[in-house]
Amino acid sequence: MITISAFAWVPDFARGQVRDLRVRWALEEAGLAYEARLLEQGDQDTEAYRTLQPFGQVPVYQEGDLTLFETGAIVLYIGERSEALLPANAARRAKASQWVIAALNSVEPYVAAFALLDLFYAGEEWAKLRRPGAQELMHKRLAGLSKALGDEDYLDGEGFTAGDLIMSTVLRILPEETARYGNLEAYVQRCTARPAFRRALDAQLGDFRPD
Ligand SMILES: N[C@@H](CCC(=O)N[C@@H](CS)C(=O)NCC(=O)O)C(=O)O
Repeated sequence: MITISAFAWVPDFARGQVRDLRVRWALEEAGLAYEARLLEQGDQDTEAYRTLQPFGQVPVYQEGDLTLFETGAIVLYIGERSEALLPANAARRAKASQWVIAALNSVEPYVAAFALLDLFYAGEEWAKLRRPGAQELMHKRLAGLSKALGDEDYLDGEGFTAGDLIMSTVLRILPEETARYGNLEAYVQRCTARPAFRRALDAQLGDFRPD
């Protein structure tokens, strides 16, 4: 049985955003059953959990003897078992990996840096000063992505892949910023309209303990 770690409780703003969603979505796309191992506050800081995930984060993927962390690596691993995520064609597979890495390495850091200012440091003077610069840097990346997507439905111009799964989860962190680009807004809607996404989202939301 595949298990993934997830938090038993997070504040409202994080519900539907916690990164185990990516893995749940990939597993749903691949048609693979899984169980969520729900962590209570502090569980992620135990030595046992840090052995599985050195940074104390979710998700961790476990299947038999295999333990994996980092959502990009996990989604690519699951993709090996599903052409819905990694197409059979070698060039398309390479492009899918390219977009997974672009999402995590070239877009998410800028989106996260901006989002953190408002989420955790909104009242701080330094954060107010940093905000315009962080927003501008993020929009340079979003504008580049918008141009690359153009009029295509998906990033590789042919069909949905693991690259779209990860990229759309990054873009839905800040929907109002993504909405400045009509094609990116429509792209996120297209990706998240997939039944596998809806099932993954419902599963994550259903697993949270109520306040
Ligand atoms: N790069 C990691 C990021 C994982 C991550 O940021 N997880 C968050 C939840 S969305 C977490 O566990 N945060 C708690 C912490 O960092 O202490 C991945 O993609 O797997």
